[in-house]
Amino acid sequence: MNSSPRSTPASIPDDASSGAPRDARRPGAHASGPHTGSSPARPRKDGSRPAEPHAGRNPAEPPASGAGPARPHAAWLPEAAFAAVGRRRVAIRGDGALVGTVAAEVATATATHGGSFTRLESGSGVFDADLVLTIAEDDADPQAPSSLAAAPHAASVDHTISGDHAISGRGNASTARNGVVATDGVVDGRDTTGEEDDESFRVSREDGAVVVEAACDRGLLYGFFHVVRLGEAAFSGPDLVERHAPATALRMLDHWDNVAVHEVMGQVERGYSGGSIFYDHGRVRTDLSRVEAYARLLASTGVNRVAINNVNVHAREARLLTDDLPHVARIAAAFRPWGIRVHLSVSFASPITLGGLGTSDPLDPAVARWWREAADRVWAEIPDFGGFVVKADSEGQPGPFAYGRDHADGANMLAEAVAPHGGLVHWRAFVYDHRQDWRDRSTDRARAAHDHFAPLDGRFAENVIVQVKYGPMDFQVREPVSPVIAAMPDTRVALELQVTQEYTGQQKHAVYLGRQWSEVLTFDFAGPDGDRAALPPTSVAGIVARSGGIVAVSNVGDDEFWTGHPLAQANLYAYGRLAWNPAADPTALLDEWIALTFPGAPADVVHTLHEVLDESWETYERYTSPLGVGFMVRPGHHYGPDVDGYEYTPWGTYHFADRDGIGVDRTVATGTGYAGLYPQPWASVYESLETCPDELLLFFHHVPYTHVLHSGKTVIQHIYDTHFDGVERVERFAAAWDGVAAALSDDGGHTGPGHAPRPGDTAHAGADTAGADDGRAGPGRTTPAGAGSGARLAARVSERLAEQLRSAIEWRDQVNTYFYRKSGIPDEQGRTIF
Ligand code: GCW
Repeated sequence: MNSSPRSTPASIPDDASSGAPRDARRPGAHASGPHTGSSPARPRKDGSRPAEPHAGRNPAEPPASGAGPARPHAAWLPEAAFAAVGRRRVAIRGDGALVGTVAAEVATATATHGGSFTRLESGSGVFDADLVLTIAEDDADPQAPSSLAAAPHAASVDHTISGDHAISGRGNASTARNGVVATDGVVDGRDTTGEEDDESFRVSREDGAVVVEAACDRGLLYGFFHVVRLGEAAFSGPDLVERHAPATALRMLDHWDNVAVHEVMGQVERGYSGGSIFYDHGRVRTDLSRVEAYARLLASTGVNRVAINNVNVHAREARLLTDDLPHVARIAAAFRPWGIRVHLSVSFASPITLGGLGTSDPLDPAVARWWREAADRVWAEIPDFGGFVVKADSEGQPGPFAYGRDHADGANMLAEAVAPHGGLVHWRAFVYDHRQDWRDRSTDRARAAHDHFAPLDGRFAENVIVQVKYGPMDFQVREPVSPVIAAMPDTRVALELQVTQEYTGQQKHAVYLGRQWSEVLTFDFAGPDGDRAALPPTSVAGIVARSGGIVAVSNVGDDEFWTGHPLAQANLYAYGRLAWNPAADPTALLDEWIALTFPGAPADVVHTLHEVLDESWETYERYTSPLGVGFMVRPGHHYGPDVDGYEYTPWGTYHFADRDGIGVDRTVATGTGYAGLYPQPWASVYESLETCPDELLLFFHHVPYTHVLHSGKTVIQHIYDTHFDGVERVERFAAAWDGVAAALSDDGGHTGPGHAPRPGDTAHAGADTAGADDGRAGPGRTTPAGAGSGARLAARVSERLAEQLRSAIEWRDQVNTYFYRKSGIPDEQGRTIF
C-alpha cells in the first residue's frame, strides 16, 4: 500500500532547454466574423466558379499585407485543403453562432477557389447547390435535399462503439438510393452525458450533390470539416447516407502552460514548442489571434474542451480564477466560435492563498462557501465555462489529505460549487508517493492510483470525472493499460493521454503516437480475444466514452510549426480524430493528416512522410527502454538515456537490474501484487511468464537475461537486437528525408501557411486548373508568396532527424553497454558494444 504523498512542493531539477526557437511570435490574422452571404455565381465551362469578394479569412492565414516568416504554419488546414469545397456552389441554412463560423469558412474557401456560397433564410425550400450545409428543420419538405435526414439519432446502433464503417440497411427512410448509415461511435445511439448539444451530423450524396444536415450548429461545424477532409471524394462515388457522431461528448486538451515563466519548468511545463500561445512572461497575451487559429485547428478534429493552464498551479497561475477572469473570458471568447469550452486548473489551497482563509479543508463550510462564490464569479463572467481540473495531493500539490479527508471529499466539495452552473470537476488520479525509499521493495508506484481511487468508487458526485493516465506509471513509451479505468464502474472516468512527447522524444524525435493511443483505446478488459475494432463496453474506449471522455496534454506552443517538430502535428491531429472515433485506424489517420497538410505533394514525399512516421512509436521503443520496463531517462528533464537515472531516487520508478536479470516483479505470487488488480483473464495473463506479452514482460516480471521470449530470443539478445535495429531505422528515416527534403524546399506553397490569392500569384489564382490548387511551384509557375516555409519545414525536420539519430545512437550504446557489462553476455552477432 502506498502512503499518502506529503504536501511539500516537488522540486524537479531540470536542465532541459526548450526544443524550439522562440522567434515564432507573429500570429496570423483571424476570422472577421460570419459572412453575410452572396448569390450563387454562374459556373464556368470547366465546372468551376469565378471567385467572389469575401469578408472571411481563415485565422491561420496572414493578413493580406503579408507578415514575416514567423507566421504560424497552416498545419492540416492549408488553403489547398479547401479546394474541393471551395470550387463548388455551397449553400448554408440555419441559425446558431457556429453556423456563422461555417459560413465564414465557406466564404473564404469559395472566394479562394472560385466557387460560390449562399446563405439561405430558414424555411427556404428547394435550392440548387453542390453542397448544402443545413440545420435540420422540423417542418422540412421530405423531398427537398435538405431533408434527406430524419432526426440524426434515429438510426439504431449496437450497444458497442462502432468504427467509422457504414452499417448497411439500418438507415432510416431516405431518398438516397443506397442508404447506409455510418457512425463514428455513439454508445447506445445517444449523447452519453446529456450535457452537450447534439454534435452529430448526417451526410447524404445524391448524384454528386452533398447535403450535410445537423440538429445543432456544432454538428454542422463538424460536418463541414468532414467534407473538407474528404475533399473531392465527398462529391464522387455512389449515392449514400451516413450519420456521424462522436464516441464521447467530452474530448479535451489540457495545457500545462504557466502564466509566469517557472524557474524550473519554464513557460510551458513539458512544452517543446516554444512559448505559450496564451501567456507571455507573467501576462495573458493581449493578441489572442494565435489562440483563435489553434481553436480552428482543434475544431476541425473534433476537440471541444480545453483546460488552459498547468495542473501544477503556482501562485501566479492561481489568480486566473480571480483577478484574471476578464482575461480568461477573452480566451474563452477566442475558443467559443469553434465550439470549444474553456476549463481552468485550480489549486486546492486557493481558499488560503487567494481567499485569506486559514484552511482549505473540504468539509469546512467557509471553504465550501469560498468555492461557491468563486464559481459564481467565474460563470457570471463566462456563462459557458466548462469547469475545474484538479491535481491534488500529487507531486507536492495541495489536497484534502492535509485535513485527513480523501479525494472524494475534496472533489465533491468542488463539484457542489460548480453544479449550479452545469460545471464539471476533472479530478486527476495521478496520485503516488514521490518520496518513497528505493530500499523499500514493497511500495509499488504502479499500484498507487488504484489503491487510492478504487475504494472510492461510487462516492464521487455526478459531475466529477476521475481523470486517469493511460498507464499506471507516467506516459511511458510502453505501459500496460491502467487497471483503474476498469475499477470504478460507478464513477465517471476519463482517459488521459499525453500528446506532448515528454517521454517519447520531446518533439525532437519523430514519434507518431496514434498507434499507441489506438492500442490503449481498443484494449478490452474482458480479454485479449475480442474484436478490437468493435470496441465493446468493456474496452477502454467503451468505458470512458460512456461518461468521462478522453483528455490529453497538448503539444502546442508559439512555434512557427505549432509543435516544434513539424511532424508532431500528426499527433495533435490524430488525437482529436481518435477522441471522436476511437475505432479509427491510426495509420489511416496518419495518411489523412499527410494528405491535408501536404496537399499535392509528390508521391515520394508522401511515401517518405508515411515511412518516417507510421511505425515510429515502435522504433522509439526499440532504441529506448526495453520490454515495458520504462524510464531509464535523465531525471528531471526526461530526455536522453540514463539507465540508472531513477534507480535510487524517491520517485518509485525502478528496473532492478543486477548481474543475473532485470524487471519488476509485480505478480501476486511473489511480487507487489499489481497484476492482481486487473480483472480476469488479464490478471492471469500478466501473472504468468507463459502468457505475459513480451512487450510488457519486464513491467510484470523480474527475469534472467537468458529468459527466452515468445519471440524465441533471449531477453539480452532482444535488447541488443532492438537497439541496433532501432538506430538503423532512424538512419533510414534520415536518409529518406534527405532524399525528399529538396522537393519541399523548392516549394513554399503546399507546406507553407495558407494565404489569400494575390495578383501575380499564379500558382493559386483561379485554382481551376487541375493540380494548380496544390500550390506546387513547378517549372513555369510563380513561387507563391510565403515561399520558404516549405524550406523551413524541411530544414526543421532534417535538423530534428539529425538529433534523433544522435540521441538514438546514444540510447543504443548506453543501454547495450550497460546490460553487456551487467550480464557479461556478448552479442551473438559480435556487434560493437562498449
Ligand atoms: O509526467 C509527469 C510530469 C510532470 C507533470 C505530471 C502530471 C504537470 O513529469 O511535469 O506535472 O506528470 O501529470 O501531473
